[in-house]
Amino acid sequence: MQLRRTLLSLVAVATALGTFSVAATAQNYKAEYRMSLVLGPPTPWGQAGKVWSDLVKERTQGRINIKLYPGVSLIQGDQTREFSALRQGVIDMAVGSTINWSPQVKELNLFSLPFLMPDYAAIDALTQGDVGKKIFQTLDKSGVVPLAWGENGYREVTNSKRVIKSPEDLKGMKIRVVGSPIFSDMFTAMGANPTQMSWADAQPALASGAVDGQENPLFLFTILKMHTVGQKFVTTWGYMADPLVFVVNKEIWNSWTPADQAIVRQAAIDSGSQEIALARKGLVEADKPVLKDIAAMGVTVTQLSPAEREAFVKVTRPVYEKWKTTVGLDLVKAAERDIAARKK
Ligand code: X2X
Repeated sequence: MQLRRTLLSLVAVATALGTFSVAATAQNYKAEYRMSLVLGPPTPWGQAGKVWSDLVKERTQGRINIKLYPGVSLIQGDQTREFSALRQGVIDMAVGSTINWSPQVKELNLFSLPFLMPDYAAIDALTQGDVGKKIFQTLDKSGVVPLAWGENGYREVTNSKRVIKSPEDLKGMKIRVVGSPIFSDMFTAMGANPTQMSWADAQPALASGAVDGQENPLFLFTILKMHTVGQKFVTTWGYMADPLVFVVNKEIWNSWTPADQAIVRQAAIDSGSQEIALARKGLVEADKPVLKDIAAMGVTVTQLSPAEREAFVKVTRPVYEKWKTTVGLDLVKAAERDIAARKK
């Protein structure tokens, strides 16, 4: 009898301890996590965030709930502050562009080196290879947990003034660029008059004619109907593409159980590969339906010949050389090597 009672109370203590440890884990979890994005759904970028958060919620049975904050609204639209805010915990997690984080993480300027990546296979050679791994190590050292790659895309130039076929056509043109210094250098080298501003400020600036043009992936042109804000000319020059990175703040990451960390990581990888396919849709097919859609809006779409493109490569080469040292010579060399060896 005595023994039975002792055993029973031992079971009771064990149960209580078990309950206690489960409760302690649950208490570490926030009711809701804040995910920052520049572009929301229906863009591919916004979909990346939505699919990631939906998969996490489903696979953790609601233990991890995420709310999306598109328009970088947690930092009042100031997209070049997103990385600092992530590190400080103002933002819990994000799908962010390499451009916006490059002021804090110099290595991310790699993807902005003009004409480094001639095609999608070149982007993949970097993000899916050793260079991508090295960049993830750097991000990790910089205070966030990187999980997967996505893609904003090739940034093509649009304007309200004239067809752009050569650097001379850009002369004096007011072009909105992101607040990352390499973009000012590139557009200055091409003879344009670059103006740095956030995406939030760019849209009214285009509408009022305060700027003549901008550069962004073409899905944004069709989603926002940019021809209605006077953007009548599009040139596809493929000068650079910005990958997206899925990350989580370090303290938040450490507060999750290893099983939940694995779920969040796999969900980011799954969402990233879906999103990359979405970002390329309409641009990788031989007849490039996105270009046809834009032409059907009454917009002049100009695809540069290799010789025309070469003129832009030439005038931006000094910018490439200047920024190589900032990015890191070894990293640039590794990237150039992996691109040259890519499978097309
Ligand atoms: O600001 C832009 O142009 C955008 C939306 O593409 C980025 O956030 C890099």
